[in-house]
Amino acid sequence: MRGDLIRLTGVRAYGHHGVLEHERRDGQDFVVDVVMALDLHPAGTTDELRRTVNYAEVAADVVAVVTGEPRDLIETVAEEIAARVLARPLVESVEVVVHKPSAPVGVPFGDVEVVVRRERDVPVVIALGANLEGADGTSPTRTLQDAARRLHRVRGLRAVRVSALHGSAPVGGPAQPDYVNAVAVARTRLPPASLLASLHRVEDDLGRTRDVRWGPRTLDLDLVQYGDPASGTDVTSDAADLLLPHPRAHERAFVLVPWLDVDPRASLRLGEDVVPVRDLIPSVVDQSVHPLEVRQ
Ligand code: PH2
Ligand code: MG
Ligand code: MG
Repeated sequence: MRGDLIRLTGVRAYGHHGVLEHERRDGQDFVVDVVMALDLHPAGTTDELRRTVNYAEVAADVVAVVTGEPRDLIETVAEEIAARVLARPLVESVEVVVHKPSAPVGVPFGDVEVVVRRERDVPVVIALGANLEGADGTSPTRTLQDAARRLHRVRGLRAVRVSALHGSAPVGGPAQPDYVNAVAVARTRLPPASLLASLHRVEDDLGRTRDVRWGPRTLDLDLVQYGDPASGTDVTSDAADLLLPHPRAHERAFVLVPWLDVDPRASLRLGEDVVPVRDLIPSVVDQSVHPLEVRQ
């Protein structure tokens, strides 16, 4: 995120919000400003509308709320508009101002407005893996510890919690050394593609070399799940560069075991179903995964 903004101001609509009876009956003008923070670089460099937020749609959201269900408070109106705007993909945070210039204040006044600022806050699950020494001889364990520390500093990621490190036998790919794996859970205001880009930056910073698929690597950070499947608000994606949820997580002990360690109540989407991670463990017990005795 570069501090980019879309500002939509002075959207005017007639509504019936207010505590007084005549406000409910007669209605009045409401004026709304919406400021959205999102990364505009993808749209600005491709000229594609789908990579940004269509402000006309946001304006329509505003009008729908103002002309909709009458509320006592403009706070409620502002909150509802903020929720609608954040429900759109890509928006990281929003400021909504609701003005009520004809409010029954009882004395001459210029304007009255409420300002609410809300941030997207989505749970995410990230799998970490490493099984090669770095170019400078850094051990996979050390690389994973470094990666965990970096996750705490990724902008737009908060409340990061990392599981114990686990050793695991390689699954798939060519013959290769054992892995060190861990799982991090966190909350983010970043949309999935931005978060993934941040994870790739951490991989690159720690000397990740990309070669054979499922082959050995100095560091692998995979986005396993974005959003909460238990409430149906998780994001699913079959874009080749962003598969969500991770298509193999449910059958990989090196993801499930550390995940359960850091979140005993975790659940994972499997097609239409949402399954507790705990219930998936029995089907992967033949895979070798064990906690490592290292301090993080
Ligand atoms: N990652 C892979 C392929 N196989 N096996 C284990 N045990 N741990 C991994 O992290 C891993 C793997 C591709 O990302
Ligand atoms: Mg992987
Ligand atoms: Mg990967």
